Amino acid sequence: MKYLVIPVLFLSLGLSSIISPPKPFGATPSANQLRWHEMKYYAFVHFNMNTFTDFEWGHGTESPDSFNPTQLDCRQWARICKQAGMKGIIITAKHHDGFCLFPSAYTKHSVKYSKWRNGKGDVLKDLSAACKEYGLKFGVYLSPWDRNHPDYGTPAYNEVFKNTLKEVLTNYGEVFEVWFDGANGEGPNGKKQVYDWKGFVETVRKYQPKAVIFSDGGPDVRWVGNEEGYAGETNWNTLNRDKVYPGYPQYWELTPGHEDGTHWLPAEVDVSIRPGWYYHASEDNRVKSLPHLATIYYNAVGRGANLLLNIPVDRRGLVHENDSTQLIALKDYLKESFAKNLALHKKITATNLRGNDKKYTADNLLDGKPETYWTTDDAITQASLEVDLEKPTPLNCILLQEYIALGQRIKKFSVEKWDGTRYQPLAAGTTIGNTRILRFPLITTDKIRINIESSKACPILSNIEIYKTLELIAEPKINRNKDGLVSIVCEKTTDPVITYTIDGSEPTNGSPRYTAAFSLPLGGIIKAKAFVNEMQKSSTTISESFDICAAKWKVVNNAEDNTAIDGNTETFWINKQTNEITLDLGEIITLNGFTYLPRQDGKKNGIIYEYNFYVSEDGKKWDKVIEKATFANIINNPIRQKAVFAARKARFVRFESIQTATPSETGFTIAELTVITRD
Ligand code: FUL
Repeated sequence: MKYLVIPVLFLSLGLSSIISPPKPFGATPSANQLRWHEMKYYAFVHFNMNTFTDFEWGHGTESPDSFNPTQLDCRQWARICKQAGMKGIIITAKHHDGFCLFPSAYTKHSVKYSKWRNGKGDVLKDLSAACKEYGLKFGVYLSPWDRNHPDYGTPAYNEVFKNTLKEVLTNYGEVFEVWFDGANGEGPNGKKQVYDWKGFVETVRKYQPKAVIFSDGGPDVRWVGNEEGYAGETNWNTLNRDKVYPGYPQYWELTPGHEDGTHWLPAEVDVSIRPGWYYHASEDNRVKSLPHLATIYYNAVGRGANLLLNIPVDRRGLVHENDSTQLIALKDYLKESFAKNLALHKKITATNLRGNDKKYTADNLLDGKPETYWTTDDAITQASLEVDLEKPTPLNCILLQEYIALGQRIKKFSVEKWDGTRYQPLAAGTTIGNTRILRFPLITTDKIRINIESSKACPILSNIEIYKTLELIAEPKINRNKDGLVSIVCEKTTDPVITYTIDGSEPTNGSPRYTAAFSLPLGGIIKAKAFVNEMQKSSTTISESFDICAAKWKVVNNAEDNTAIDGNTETFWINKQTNEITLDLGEIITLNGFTYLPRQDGKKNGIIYEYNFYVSEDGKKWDKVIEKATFANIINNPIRQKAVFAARKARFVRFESIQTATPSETGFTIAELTVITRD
């Protein structure tokens, strides 16, 4: 029989050498982008002048001495980020107010001119060293918009910016990402800078050739189009790059990307762990809960994007305890949930195998190795894969990965479970990309089928993983209506017991149980927690503070429409006829300010950017208590805004819009308007 062996061996060797791998499809990632894709989750740190002035956008007129952290410890930041499973840190080296965290030679607005460490401090130096020590990558945010620099608005500023870039790119070791913000709040009368983007990009390429550059339009990594923490359910890694630039007005296109886009330009999801980007003591109780953070992770990393989670370092110069607790909670949840891949080394079959060549076998999907992949013949754009788990297995999550080095291909897929007799639908999705995670209610099955229903070229998958992730206990939601009636609900958890407090203390399993709505017309702090499993497990504590309720209030210029004061954050007031809303509070009270919640439906039309605020005792004689103020970053991050003024007695208030976020729009929108009566 020996003589037979030689031709068979010869034939099989010959065959495998004929079956070449699929050709790249469409735009494909560069080596820098592929390295970036592997990072998946890393930190943004907003820490700069605004930390000390309580602003989100500083004015550029702040005194350098205001920057004064008392216990700055970048090693603490790096230690926490490392423990949290993050792969790097991007720091706001210079934000819109122009203050530099390093002693730049090109500005007088920096740490060098502050009393902090006698002008010898350099946050970038401390942080880059700490990142190195903890094995984290180091990245820089350098705002092109500069409200301080005297040259801003002239061609000379472009040279200043390039020189400043060179400083951050040459003095602190390797930089993995350079973040160019498209935000600019100059308004119609502001300074206009014609940016030398080409020169900025060239500067980065010259001094940090391995860094990726982020902006609305890359050139390497794109903004995801929102600051709420989600990528598109359909998320193409490609974009018509030459059409998009920083500050691109059709930002909504950035969420799904452009199918068939000319360039590989993947999305990065930037979101803060608190409502604001900078530290505000008033947000200490508003750190995002574990279910919220996990949802963000699934909607970012689980939709093929990278997650850049912001930590607002506090005035001490430390990551606040409340933030680090949640970062570690997320880490523990992910670690436990993804500890055991139920599909690893199980049996798998495919309806098609490229050239019947073992090199492309479906076993590559369950081998835990990202570099091996399964693919089909070129003509195939639909295929099914069957994973045999060998025994009934409880599961609620599937993770899929495309082999993106050869381009993004899959357009539509579904997942089915075997019920003993036939396959039943379980989940479905559109794009896959770098990583796609689908979650569904817990089921038990011994077989899973994945159907590639549509692919732009032969599908190439590198990985399939199956998990039983931990249960997340949703936190309750607290709401108070116009009449001051408080209701607490917990929608996503089955039959929880909710306990609450109204004295600011932490709710425990012994605190009063919430059973029916209760009245709190004068306001206060409500804290609530959901308990399950016979009070053994609990959610994150949720905390809301309310001022006086709107029971006695009327909208003077449209008595019919209460949507701005109804306590329902989902409805909003819209007025195209006038640019103001006037409220009658029903009695004279002492006011210290007001809050404005912009519309929460994701649209930006009519969101107020610049405004005046007036008060009156009789509705006839008005005093302007706030003039031409702006709500910083409300356009990108439409959270509740708070504005204060020196205490005034008033029965009437008037909120007047000067400029909306979309200046061409007439009219303005308000989800909720409330007054502040206490400090
Ligand atoms: C925005 C900025 O205006 C915010 O202040 C923040 O830095 C965020 C990351 O980008 O566009």
